[in-house]
Amino acid sequence: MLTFAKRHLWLASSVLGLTLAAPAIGSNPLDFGLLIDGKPIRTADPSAHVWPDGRLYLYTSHDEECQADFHMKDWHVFSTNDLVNWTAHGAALSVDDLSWADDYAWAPDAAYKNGKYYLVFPAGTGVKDRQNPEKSTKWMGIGIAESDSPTGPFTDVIDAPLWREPYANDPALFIDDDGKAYLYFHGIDFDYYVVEMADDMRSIRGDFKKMDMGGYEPKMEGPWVFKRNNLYYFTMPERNRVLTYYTATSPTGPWTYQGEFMAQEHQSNNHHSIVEYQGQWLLFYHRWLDSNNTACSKRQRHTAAEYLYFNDDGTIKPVVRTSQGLSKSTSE
Ligand code: FUB
Repeated sequence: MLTFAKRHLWLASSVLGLTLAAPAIGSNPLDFGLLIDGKPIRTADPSAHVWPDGRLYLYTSHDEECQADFHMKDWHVFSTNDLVNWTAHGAALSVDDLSWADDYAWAPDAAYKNGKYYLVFPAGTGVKDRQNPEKSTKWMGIGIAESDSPTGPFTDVIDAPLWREPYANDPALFIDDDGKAYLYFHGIDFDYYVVEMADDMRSIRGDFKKMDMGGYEPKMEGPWVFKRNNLYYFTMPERNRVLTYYTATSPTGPWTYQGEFMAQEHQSNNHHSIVEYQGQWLLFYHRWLDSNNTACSKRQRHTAAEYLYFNDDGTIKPVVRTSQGLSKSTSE
């Protein structure tokens, strides 16, 4: 599927008799070239990583067409080496592969450690009864699966969630320079927690720590942590809408509030991730967009990307949503 901008580039090249090996400009939402039932795959919650093979990988959740109440069944993986042309590697893991969950394949993250790739993910069972919450049977936990390949297939080696109580969702893994792995998530009351992972990544080490957010009580979901110039950044869709960030000199805080870097769009969630690739910092996020050729009139989620820039003092410049997103990188 060629986007509008790409179509015009290709048309211009044909008229001029030029041959373009591949589109040089990107588009938002990202074009993964993967159709499901004739429609572009609906992806959300993109988690971006650069692995030792030099490619950038995106691990996403996958919305059913016209989904309701986020009943989701699998996680997908895509990769690129030029930020424009993507390879769809298919489903990395499905709830059908799990013995302890059959639904709610929500926001995943991934890590590389000990020569293995890890996919960490929320999943669950049951049903949320919005009219009569006391009748809800919904439960969600966090699992971790392993693979020798960044594209999977991933195996749920421990065959269980990492823990059952307390409630946890939207896991994010950060491996520090000393090799220690930290798992961030939002838990009870939508507060943010961290726990260290055991070295083999198959269990947790020590206690859960509710993070000290410097006097703020940010709520909701989708934590993300990265390190730049020895400063740790904790970013999140606060109130599940507005991207804000905090910094610290330790991966477990205490954190200092730094402000907002992406405004809200619609009354909808905005899960994101941030990564450095080929010398540029990139923001991946999802947008709720009107789609053609759908059975429903509601907006659906699609993964998008923007460049992210820092000021000299390390603060993040505000990011504006664009239709072109990223351009073909020249430093492959
Ligand atoms: O995709 C399901 C849920 O919606 C995610 O876990 C949240 O972060 C929100 O994006």
